Amino acid sequence: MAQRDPDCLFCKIVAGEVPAEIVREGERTIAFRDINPQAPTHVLVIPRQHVPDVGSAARVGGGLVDAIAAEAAEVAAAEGIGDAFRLVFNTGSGAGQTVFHVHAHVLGGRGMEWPPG
Ligand code: D5M
Repeated sequence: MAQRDPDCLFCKIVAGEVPAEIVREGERTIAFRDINPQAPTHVLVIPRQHVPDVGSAARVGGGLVDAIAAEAAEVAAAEGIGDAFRLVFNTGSGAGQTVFHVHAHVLGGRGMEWPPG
């Protein structure tokens, strides 16, 4: 199983080659603050393994999406927003995905509107 894409920004964060404000590190995932926060709390949860998007992560199996979601909930609790947060997987450039290493946006600390933009 390929673990890393040498051209991937988030793989470089996993490897410590690009700095990030890491808030939690686990065996399978890391969580770091988004460089362009859209809410008072805006943390990205990514797998250490390179997988381009959430559908691919589901197909990899082994509970990878579960691990990301569970870690996202832990991040939200640790950030004090466990009772009200939004979890977003932008999937595909048309939906706003710009980094093709799956990541869950954990957003909270302000009111959230629906539908999203
Ligand atoms: O989300 C990709 C997100 O990644 C976007 O919100 C900015 C964030 N980003 C990009 N580069 C960095 C670095 N170096 N550190 C932290 N956060 C970063 P998407 O859903 O693909 O649009």
